[in-house]
Amino acid sequence: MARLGRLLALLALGAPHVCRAARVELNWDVGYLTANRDGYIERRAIGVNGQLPIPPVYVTHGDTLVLNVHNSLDVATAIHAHGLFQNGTSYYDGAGMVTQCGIPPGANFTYELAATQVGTFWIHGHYKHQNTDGLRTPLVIRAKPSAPAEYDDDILLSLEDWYPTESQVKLAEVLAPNAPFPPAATFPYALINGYNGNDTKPIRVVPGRRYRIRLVSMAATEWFKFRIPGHKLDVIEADGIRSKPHPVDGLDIGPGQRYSAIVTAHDSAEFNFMYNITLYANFVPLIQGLNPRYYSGLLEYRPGAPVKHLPPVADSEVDWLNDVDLQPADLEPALPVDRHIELTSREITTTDRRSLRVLDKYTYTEPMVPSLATALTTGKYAASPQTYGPQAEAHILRHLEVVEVRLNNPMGFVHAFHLHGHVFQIIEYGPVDRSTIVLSPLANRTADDVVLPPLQPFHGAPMRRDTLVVPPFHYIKLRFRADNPGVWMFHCHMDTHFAAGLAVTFVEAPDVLQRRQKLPLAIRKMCKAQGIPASGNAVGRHGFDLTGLPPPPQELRTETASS
Ligand SMILES: *[C@@H]1O[C@H](CO)[C@@H](O)[C@H](O)[C@H]1NC(C)=O
Ligand SMILES: *[C@@H]1O[C@H](CO)[C@@H](O)[C@H](O)[C@H]1NC(C)=O
Ligand SMILES: *[C@@H]1O[C@H](CO)[C@@H](O)[C@H](O)[C@H]1NC(C)=O
Ligand SMILES: *[C@@H]1O[C@H](CO)[C@@H](O)[C@H](O)[C@H]1NC(C)=O
Ligand SMILES: *[C@@H]1O[C@H](CO)[C@@H](O)[C@H](O)[C@H]1NC(C)=O
Ligand SMILES: [Cu+2]
Repeated sequence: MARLGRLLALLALGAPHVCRAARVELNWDVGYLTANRDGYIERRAIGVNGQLPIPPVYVTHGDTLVLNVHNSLDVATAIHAHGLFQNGTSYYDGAGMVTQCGIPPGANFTYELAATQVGTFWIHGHYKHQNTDGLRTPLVIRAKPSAPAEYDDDILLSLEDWYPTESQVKLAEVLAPNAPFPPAATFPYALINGYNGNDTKPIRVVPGRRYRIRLVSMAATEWFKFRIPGHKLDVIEADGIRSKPHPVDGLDIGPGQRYSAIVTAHDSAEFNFMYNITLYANFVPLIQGLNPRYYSGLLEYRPGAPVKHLPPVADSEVDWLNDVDLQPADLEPALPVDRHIELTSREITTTDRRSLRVLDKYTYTEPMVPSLATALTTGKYAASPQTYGPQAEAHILRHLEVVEVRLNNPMGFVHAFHLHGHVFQIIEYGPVDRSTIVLSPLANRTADDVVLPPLQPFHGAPMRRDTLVVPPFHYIKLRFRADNPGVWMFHCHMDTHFAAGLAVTFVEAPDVLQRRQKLPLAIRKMCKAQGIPASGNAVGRHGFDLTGLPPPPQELRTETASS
């Protein structure tokens, strides 16, 4: 009776049909526009329906987001929902030439995105680095309204780095033969919620209330730090996974990562406070006024109240979140490992003197057939990495096995690795073996001078997330269960590194995949329209015949790396 009473009360209040799963339909016309986003530079950018920023997308757990994309660009596009598992629908993952052919200019394609998770995600172009040019927006999946309310209000802050030049120009510079290092490309400005980071609307708070602040880094290359001096950030989510509340003073966020933190407003409205956001390039020289760039906004308790200025705190004194210290709210224990995969991130100089990257053996280069189409149509050959071509760096995973990936980063670069189709457990960060360290010829030091990081294992239960920062001279160990048949990229989310080839492909359970999934007709048609085969191996042939596949970029070996 009580339940019926509540239901009647809801009906009386005119509660909308929030309790039932809905199909939320969005039409996205992806096209060029001219915009001055940072207040400094007007340039061509990529927006949706003539708008930039693209409005954030909000759906409710259980909904299906039907994203009807029309491509008004003059090049192909593909749209990826970053962090969504696409369980059973790997062909909607939107990774260009991995799970689909790009949507050709003038064509439409509809993604059906099942909101089976809860948390903070984002949607972005996953072809030709169109995300860097603006094709990116947050995706928030809210808990069902029946879930207990844990906070009073929900505040979204999206973080972007914005470059003066279009991504293809910037990347062509970085990847050109004999490109200077560090690259000449100009340091970006920060956009917060799509505009100059210093023009953000005040965050209005009411004394004593609890606010969930969602931070979404949609950055192409650079890093962000977030603090609200005078307030604790109680972290409750990383990349769509709920964590046990974990109080810190600041968050340091890599490209593709998301956090939610609860901020409890002070009891008095006597003062307003500033929140501070720093955009910085990680592990490159600091340049006064350029790297880092500082932005701030108002945490407004009362319009016109004086701002409480707190003494500046040195970065090294700030209690920054270390994600290995988080624990998932469900305390899922570390999975027992069935299989080890070791990957090492390297920079290579090619025979034509380009500086490219390798994660396993080769520089990732897109195949001539989307790898998912290959996995679905090559029968027993789908279980052999050769079928996908060497440049796809395919690793075949067996259904339900637990994979532990050890990723070594023996160079002085930082990375932010993202796995599609999964979250992984963060098992540990540790020091690379000193004998494997490779330093840039410009570095004024030897491997012996490198201060190696300490071993940092998880404690309690390992946190899970989908994007992990790998600092210089560190290895990371992560684990996941291959319980999502599909073809999933694992790549650095920094566009300069991704474009330089820092990626591998996990082909997960091709046997099960072939029984359960079929490439949608719409994808086969898009391939056909562009003369791309939608079946067969990496070149659309049978078996291991890869005739016509261009070789991956060859490494210039002038001297063997000295010991
Ligand atoms: C193509 O997509 C656009 C924008 O999403 C939509 O307005 C249009 O109706 C779609 N056309 C077809 C034929 O589906
Ligand atoms: C943002 O505003 C702060 C405070 O006024 C200022 O120090 C900073 O330089 C501004 N940032 C940019 C990029 O203009
Ligand atoms: C936060 O930013 C404001 C405005 O730029 C600045 O005055 C203040 O020193 C910063 N606070 C800290 C703790 O860095
Ligand atoms: C390396 O050291 C030399 C001599 O001390 C100095 O001139 C040069 O600027 C240094 N280079 C770098 C990249 O720090
Ligand atoms: C996919 O769904 C199956 C059940 O249908 C489940 O066992 C598995 O854990 C799911 N995987 C992911 C990554 O969601
Ligand atoms: Cu990287």
